[in-house]
Amino acid sequence: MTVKTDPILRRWTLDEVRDLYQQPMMDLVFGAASVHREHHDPNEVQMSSLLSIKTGGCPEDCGYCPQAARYHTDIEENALMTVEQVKTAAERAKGLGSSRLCMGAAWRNVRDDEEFEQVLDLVRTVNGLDMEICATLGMLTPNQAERLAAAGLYAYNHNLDSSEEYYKEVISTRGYQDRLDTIGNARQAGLTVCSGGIIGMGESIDDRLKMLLTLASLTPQPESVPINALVAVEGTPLEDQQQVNIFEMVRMIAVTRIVMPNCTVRLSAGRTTMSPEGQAMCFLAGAGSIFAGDKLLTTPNPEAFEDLEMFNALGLRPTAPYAKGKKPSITDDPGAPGEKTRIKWSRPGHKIERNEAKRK
Ligand code: SAM
Ligand code: DTB
Ligand code: SF4
Repeated sequence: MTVKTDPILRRWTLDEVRDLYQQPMMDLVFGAASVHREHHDPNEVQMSSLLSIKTGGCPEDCGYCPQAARYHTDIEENALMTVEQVKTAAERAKGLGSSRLCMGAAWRNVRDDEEFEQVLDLVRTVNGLDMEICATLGMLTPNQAERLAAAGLYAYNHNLDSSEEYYKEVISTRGYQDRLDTIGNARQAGLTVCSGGIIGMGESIDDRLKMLLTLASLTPQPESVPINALVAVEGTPLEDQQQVNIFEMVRMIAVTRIVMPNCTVRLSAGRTTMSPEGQAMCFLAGAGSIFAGDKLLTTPNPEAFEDLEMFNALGLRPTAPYAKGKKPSITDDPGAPGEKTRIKWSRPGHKIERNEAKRK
């Protein structure tokens, strides 16, 4: 399904969001904090844990990703985890305060095979633990999305990553429309949508804002919007990118907050280089979630005790599961389709170009 980008619901123009972004920081953060308080409890931050259920060996060429088989990174590859392994990891994450578990697989797309049946079992298992269960498995067909929803999946993460124009500079093995189609399939199946992007890949501020406009124009808007600061991993084409400045992160979170007032903004990858004070500014500007636990998918994240200290110092409380939605029940599995859906391979052979010069 192709997601509608309804011009009537598109309340913000690029000029308007540029004006928002370029305001003096105090005005921008005050405006975003005001929107945040109208729609969310400003003292609650959801802790979500990531679990890489299948690591490395991915055929895609996402220029930021340590899990792409074609780059020479130092990650430990893993076959698909078993139900027991995932149950243990989920219970541990819950014990450390996480109310959501996001299972990631280094796949281009889901296939209608035994591994997908195993993922459905993983979803049923975590659903039974009363944690919000999210998955990020690559492209999905409508039938696969329906089967995940029937197994009790709560959210599907599929990021737009950047503007449509800059996306082509970073990824060649699939197109922007492929991403929008999967988001549409997840939405159509009744899953909540988690979609955001990465800053610090050499894109311009306009690219960042265009991505936000596309996300904000989806009807309905995503329930969850992760903003990642690039973790530049040695061996990837983006290994030399500089760490984004914390104030750029704060501005990005603030504008996300304002243009999508109901969503949970996730202060995602990149926190190991952010001070607690910098992160506090992100929470003030509207971030309502972090990834907790000492590992993201393959790269480091702050230790649990550091986050606990930060939460205590700021008087933040971890959000309970399903505070913003209803727990999905496990329903009848529609089963695999008789005929497999063929997924198109877009833009083969496209080359990544460094684009610092275009930066605004
Ligand atoms: N293979 C699936 C896909 O691409 O949709 C799911 C896993 S993928 C690792 C999930 C998301 O992690 C990507 O869309 C990207 O936004 C984010 N990500 C990957 N590597 C990153 C990095 N080095 N820094 C920041 N975010 C990253
Ligand atoms: C998202 O936007 N960020 C998370 C989650 N969704 C899946 C992933 C971040 C990955 C960072 C690089 C790594 O650890 O491999
Ligand atoms: Fe990494 Fe996902 Fe791209 Fe594969 S599809 S290279 S796992 S971001």
